[in-house]
Amino acid sequence: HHHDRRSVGIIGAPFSRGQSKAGVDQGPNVIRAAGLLHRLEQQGCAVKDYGNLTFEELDHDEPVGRVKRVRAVGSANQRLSKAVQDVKKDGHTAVVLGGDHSLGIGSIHGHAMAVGDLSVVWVDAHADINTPLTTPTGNIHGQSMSYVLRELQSKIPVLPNFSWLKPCVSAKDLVYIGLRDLDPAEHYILKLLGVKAFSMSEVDHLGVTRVMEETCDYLSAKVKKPIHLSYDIDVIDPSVTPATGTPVVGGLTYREGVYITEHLCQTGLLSVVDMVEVNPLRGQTEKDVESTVSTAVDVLLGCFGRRREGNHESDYSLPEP
Ligand code: 6HN
Ligand code: MN
Ligand code: MN
Ligand code: MN
Repeated sequence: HHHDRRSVGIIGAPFSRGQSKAGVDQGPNVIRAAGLLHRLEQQGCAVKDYGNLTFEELDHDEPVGRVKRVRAVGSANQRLSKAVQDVKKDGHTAVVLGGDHSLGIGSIHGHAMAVGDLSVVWVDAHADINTPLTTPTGNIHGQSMSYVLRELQSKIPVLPNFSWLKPCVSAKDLVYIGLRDLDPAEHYILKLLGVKAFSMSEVDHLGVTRVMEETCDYLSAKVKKPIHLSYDIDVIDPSVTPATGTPVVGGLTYREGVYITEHLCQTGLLSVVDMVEVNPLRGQTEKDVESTVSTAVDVLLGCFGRRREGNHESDYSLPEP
């Protein structure tokens, strides 16, 4: 099967300045500690760990308008963009372990620099498409998509440490899945640009199988572009993944969350995957953290050929007595 022996390049991005809660920078290490690399290898992947990026601490990073930590977020994403480009040049499917969702900016940018036009599947309770002028919180993790969308370029002011960024995604190449907590400006933008979005209402109405069929039909209607999957763990219900900074009731089940990546894997087009917003300091108990992290690992394994029916390597043979 053409999906056997995938090569995966892992980038740790322990970055938290796109929001204000401590702990999300521990995401890469807790996801690795849950055995991600070993389990990817067990299911036949060749894995290269590029380690964790380091980010500079900035002393002077005053808000620009409403937007907080602009300079830190700008320079961190410039580094991430470069790292993603390097991993793509080495021929791997890249996995970015966050960190908060502001990392989507650099990850998508680096991906686009390496491969050209791409499709983005943004799996999240939130649309993360506030502009710097509509953000109610100032947190850039709620603005990432607006920075990279071509159609919103005229709505984005000049920001310090963002001069490297070129908008690189068209609205028609973006699909949202799992939305249930949008700010009014975000809802307006989605309607204005005609962005394809499967909110939790559509997941309820159509079921996750039809949502995924329609997602893939929509994205490969003309040409098949590499897929950028940006997976915010808060898309899954907080009863399953409570250890995250902005939990919202009424999310995906574990099974729906995993089904999404199993389905996307079968397209053969997954090219970069972000796993973001896992925050071990936000769980009430050890079990909360364990459930969140192991779900994140299972979602990632689904991207690389894990099937719940079971797996075996193509050269498997039964031992002779
Ligand atoms: N996330 N819409 C809110 C904001 O601050 O703009 C919440 C954003 C959440 C971001 O979960 O990645
Ligand atoms: Mn998000
Ligand atoms: Mn979210
Ligand atoms: Mn296939």
